[in-house]
Amino acid sequence: MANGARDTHTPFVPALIVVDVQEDFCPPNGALAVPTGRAVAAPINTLLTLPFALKIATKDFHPPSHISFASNHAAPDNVPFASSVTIVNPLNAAETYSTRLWPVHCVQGTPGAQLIPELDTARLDGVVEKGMDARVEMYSAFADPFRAPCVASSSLEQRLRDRGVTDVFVVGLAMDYCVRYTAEDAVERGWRTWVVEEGTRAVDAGNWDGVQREMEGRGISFVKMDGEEVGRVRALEAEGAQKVKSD
Ligand code: VGL
Ligand code: ZN
Repeated sequence: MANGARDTHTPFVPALIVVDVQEDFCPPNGALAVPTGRAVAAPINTLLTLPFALKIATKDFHPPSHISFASNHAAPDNVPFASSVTIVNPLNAAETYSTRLWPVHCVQGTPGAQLIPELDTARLDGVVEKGMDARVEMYSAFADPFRAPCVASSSLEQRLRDRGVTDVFVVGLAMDYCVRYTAEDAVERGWRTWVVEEGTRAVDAGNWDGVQREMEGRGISFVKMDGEEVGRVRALEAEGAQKVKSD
């Protein structure tokens, strides 16, 4: 295609998924504060002004008995951040995996579960809650990681399909957990999937490069606010206006 010309035949219906931008993931008081996590609000608010076809925020939304809370396990293997636990599929004892234990966070009905006030929530089309089943961890906003069978899933997949979305842009907290697994589930379900770098932060910043490479290996691309992919969303505004004019 000629320089600068856009492919007008491939449909481009982008959605924005704002993952877990909640008090408990943000300094200064979050139980599981991601370093500089609150700083994602500014770029995300800029993205929220763009003509995405669908803008959904997700919330980690746990019952007090959630399996990911270190305090719900016996000592000595119950140290938040340091210990891990084997999670067994409650519907199939043969399916297991090991995951990290966390401080108590994002408990339903607590201030820590609220979206941060800096986020321009008036521009959202909806909020999807996840992690309500105490028996399973659910980093991805689509579903828990079990496949034989899956135990808990959200309405997110159906909402994206109903809107005819082709491209999923993922931002929020945290890059190495819920952003990562949400993006991996999006690409696995067939969407072109983009992570906007300025809009996310990692629990372990030192793992960023390794995690990014693994995600890229699965077909996810990392893009920038001033990059051409976000630019393509911005350009929809002009296109939409022009279309109205020529109709
Ligand atoms: C998350 C750890 C535990 C996240 C949620 O939103 O990345 N991380 N629960
Ligand atoms: Zn959680």
